[in-house]
Amino acid sequence: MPFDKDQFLSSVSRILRAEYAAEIPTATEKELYNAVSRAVMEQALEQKQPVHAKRCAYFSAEFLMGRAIFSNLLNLGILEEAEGALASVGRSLNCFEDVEDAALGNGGLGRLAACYLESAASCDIPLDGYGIRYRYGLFRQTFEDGYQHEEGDDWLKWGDPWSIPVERDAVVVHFDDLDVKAVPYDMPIFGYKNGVVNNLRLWSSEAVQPFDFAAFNEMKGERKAEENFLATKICDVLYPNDNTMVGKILRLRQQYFLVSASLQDILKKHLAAGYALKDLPAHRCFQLNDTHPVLAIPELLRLLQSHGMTFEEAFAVASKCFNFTNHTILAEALEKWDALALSDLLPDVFEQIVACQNRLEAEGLSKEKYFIIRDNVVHMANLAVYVSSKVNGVAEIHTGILKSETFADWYELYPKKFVNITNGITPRRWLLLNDPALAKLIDGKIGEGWHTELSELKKLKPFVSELLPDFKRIKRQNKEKLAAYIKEHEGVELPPDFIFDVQVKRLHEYKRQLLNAFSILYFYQKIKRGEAKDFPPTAFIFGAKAAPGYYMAKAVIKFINEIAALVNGDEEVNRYMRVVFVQNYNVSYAEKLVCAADISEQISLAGMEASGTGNMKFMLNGTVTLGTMDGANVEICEEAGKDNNYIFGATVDEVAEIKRYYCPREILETNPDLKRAVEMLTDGTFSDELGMLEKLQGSLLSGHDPDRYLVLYDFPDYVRVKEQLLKEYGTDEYYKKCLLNLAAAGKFSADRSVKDYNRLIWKLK
Ligand code: 26Q
Repeated sequence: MPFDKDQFLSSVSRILRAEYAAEIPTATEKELYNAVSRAVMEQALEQKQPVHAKRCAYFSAEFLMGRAIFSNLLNLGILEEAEGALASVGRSLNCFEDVEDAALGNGGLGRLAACYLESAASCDIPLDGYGIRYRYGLFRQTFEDGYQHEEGDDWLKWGDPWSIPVERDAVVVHFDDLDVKAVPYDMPIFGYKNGVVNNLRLWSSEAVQPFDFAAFNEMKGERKAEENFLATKICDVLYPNDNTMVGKILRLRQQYFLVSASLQDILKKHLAAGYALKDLPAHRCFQLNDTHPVLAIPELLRLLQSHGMTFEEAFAVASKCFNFTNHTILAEALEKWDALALSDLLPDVFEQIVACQNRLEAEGLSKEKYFIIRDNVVHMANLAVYVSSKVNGVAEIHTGILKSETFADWYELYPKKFVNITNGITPRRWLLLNDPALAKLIDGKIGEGWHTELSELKKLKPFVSELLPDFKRIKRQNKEKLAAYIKEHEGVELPPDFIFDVQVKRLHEYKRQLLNAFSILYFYQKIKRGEAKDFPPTAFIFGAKAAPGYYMAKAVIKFINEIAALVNGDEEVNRYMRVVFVQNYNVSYAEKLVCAADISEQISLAGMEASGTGNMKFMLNGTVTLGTMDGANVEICEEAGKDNNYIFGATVDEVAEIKRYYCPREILETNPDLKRAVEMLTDGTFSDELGMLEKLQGSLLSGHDPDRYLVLYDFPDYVRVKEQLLKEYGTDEYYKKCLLNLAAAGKFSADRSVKDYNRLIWKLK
């Protein structure tokens, strides 16, 4: 976008005056933020967009967008110009670092949706997002006495200058007990320096009729008032569960609200353009981001029949339009709904689900494994697989598991339906924006082509040795910045010459933050015994939110915070190690952590992490992986070389076999240091008024499936490889590995991913 400094500043001034009676020099940061954003919106939305023959709609309950302002300015090609213009009048973009993240997502799945929108726009692929405008996003996390506390996430605190409410496109969503108005808020998605603007449409729920005082006075209004209350409640808050299913009716309402509003909107536009409904597949396709929006299938069937199609005709259209991405192997995350509850709330939708079940049986699919409705439970994944054209996993190993286990019977039936599309991340936010110094260094060596063709990073390979000094200097500066930030926000001092070992992701037992924690206690004991004089000083950095109802995850947070207090408070030890669990880990925190890390911990039990995308972010920022052969780690090793990373642990094929005879207590007998570490959970070393740590220990040693995620089993190999990594740290050999990972990160661009989706599934343009 061309940038005219004077015009920009005069727009900002005009908006400040009109909206806030303010002037640039004295406007508050919030006022300036809104005025700058609106000024950019005005200009950016002037660009005319081409009309496409066919568009894809990405249906997702989550879009974890993070902060918009910096990435929008970057993509519009005016980041430096806008900063320059503001500097000339004594202001700076820096003060927008306090703007809230749009955290309308939990973790990987939501952030992936955000990366895909950005990449699709950057690749000129007509992809639009459809989601929910939660009033409160993922909770804000603080620690009190080491325990996680949750507060509401008021993400609109500074306003929402990047959205436009489109009242004329409002629709009514009908539930059996109430009608709700859905109002869309459109957020433009700017492609990287290409003039493309796609759209993210987030629906907000409102009462259909404003509060009726007359009726209320006649006592008829009480029910209406209740309905109005329920209507607004639908979009109140994002459910904070990641990889776990919660069977809450309000969540079901949210899901239906999202898909019904979106499909009504899309069909209305399709008809208004003069097309016939039977031709929908020529103009539209829908990507279902996991099972959360799968009610879109029966809803489309219902809508098409309400326009006069037969069920079979509607089914034929739906099966050409829908595609389904699975993001998880965990049984507890596969969505199931109670059939009675569903039919109570959405009888017409339920009828369509029953019709699908009947059709499936009429086709002769008599195996219960295929059933959409079985024992009064609706299996959303089966509905999705049955109707979709394509079903995809998100990394090679994951798609393999879908074919051989999760959906093995379906795969036998429809082998061609299944495809793999390995996840990716946008290199704009995850390198250009979060590490401009490193980006400049790369530009200087190989030009700027990698900004839009990430595989060009491989041109760095011959320069790896030459680049080492600059790379070290930049990494050091990033570590200093992060240390200052952590000192300010967490009150913990991290010397920048320590190794920064980082594990940031949602807290889940399968991700095994506990494995990392035990290794810290193992090193701690060695230091205490005086056996680790040559232990390289290391800062163990954690960031993770636990679902508020996930007891064991919260226990792990408490445990690590207790370890941090023990280690950081011990003068003998804190010369060798520090531990910090940062509060409220989110996209903006990730941007700071990823470019300052020396070690990327990706240590899930093999077969559990569908892909992971954090692993890719660290790799792209020149960080080696300490990880298992799980998810996309496998492909990271393929691309960058196993020898350039630090791989340990049981493989997927070994896990099943190990579990047959596994006895965690036996492991402890052969490993006294590990035994001590596990005992420390309950021996009084740590305060445990609530008995959380005791339960954590119980989950490892007793119950019907002790140590489900093989933490103790993998421990010896983990520590062996970790010690080797810590020993190699700082050598040229180590830094070369970092850069070779960076140079091999091309495959993990979300540009490649969305192009794969387009080539194999959407077939747009
Ligand atoms: C389901 C029902 C009710 C309430 C919540 C949920 C729910 C919410 C979020 C279930 C699952 C999720 C999120 C799953 C997720 O983030 N999966 C991750 O997806 C990433 C992108 O593909 C992968 O990289 C990760 O490996 C995978 O864990």
